[in-house]
Amino acid sequence: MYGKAMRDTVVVGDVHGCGAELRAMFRRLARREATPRVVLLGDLLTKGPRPDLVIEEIIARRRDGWRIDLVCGNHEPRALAAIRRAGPDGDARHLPPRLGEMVDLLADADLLEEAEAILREAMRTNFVRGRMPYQWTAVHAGIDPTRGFDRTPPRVRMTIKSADGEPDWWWRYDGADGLLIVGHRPLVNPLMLMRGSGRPAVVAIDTGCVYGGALTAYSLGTANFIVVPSEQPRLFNFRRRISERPNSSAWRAASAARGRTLVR
Ligand SMILES: [Mn+2]
Repeated sequence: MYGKAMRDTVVVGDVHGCGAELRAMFRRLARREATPRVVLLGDLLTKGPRPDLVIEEIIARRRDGWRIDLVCGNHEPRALAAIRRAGPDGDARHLPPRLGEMVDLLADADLLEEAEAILREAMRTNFVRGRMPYQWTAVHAGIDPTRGFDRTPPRVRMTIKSADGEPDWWWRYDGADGLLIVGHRPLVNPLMLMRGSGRPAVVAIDTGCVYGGALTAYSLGTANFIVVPSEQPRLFNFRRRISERPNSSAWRAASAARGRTLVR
């Protein structure tokens, strides 16, 4: 599907401060291709133990010539607000505990300025779109399928998530806006919804790394998932299962468990 001369684009799901897993993912990608293009789907720094390493990895790989695009997640504004509130000295005393920890970790690594710059950059980008091998859009959470991509407000694209027990938005998406690659909703396995033609319409790759699941990426060139197991303790309530597909649907659901995992 893509030749040696063509640069692959790889979209990486919610990192949430899992710097070690992001480093492992980048090493995996580097073995496939010297300078891949990467899109990070957002929620980069909050919750996890190594936000400093996330920043370091992005900076280091860009220095190596990688193109890394950042999409804004719903956690980017609160992470940026916390860093600004802490000020140049990284005073985290008046922050909620988890955001305070994030600021402390970044301050200890002397990366507050760099983190602020990266968050500001991410916040300028609601989605990233490409046309190879067919139209795809990387966006943090998804769309309102009754309105379509263009009429879904940018904030909704960053935050849409079904309530527990409710079907996810993607079951009602007809594919009119091309392939949508999303994170935000933790799943046990990455999800790929195909059309009858065999072309993917939705790829969902938040596999709950910070909850002990995995960090998952999707290669547009090969239509495969790349999965790095989490190093975090697995939460007992992690197993939020993939919602059932409607009976009337013409869609076929395929998960990583069914032969689409490139490497585990
Ligand atoms: Mn999110």
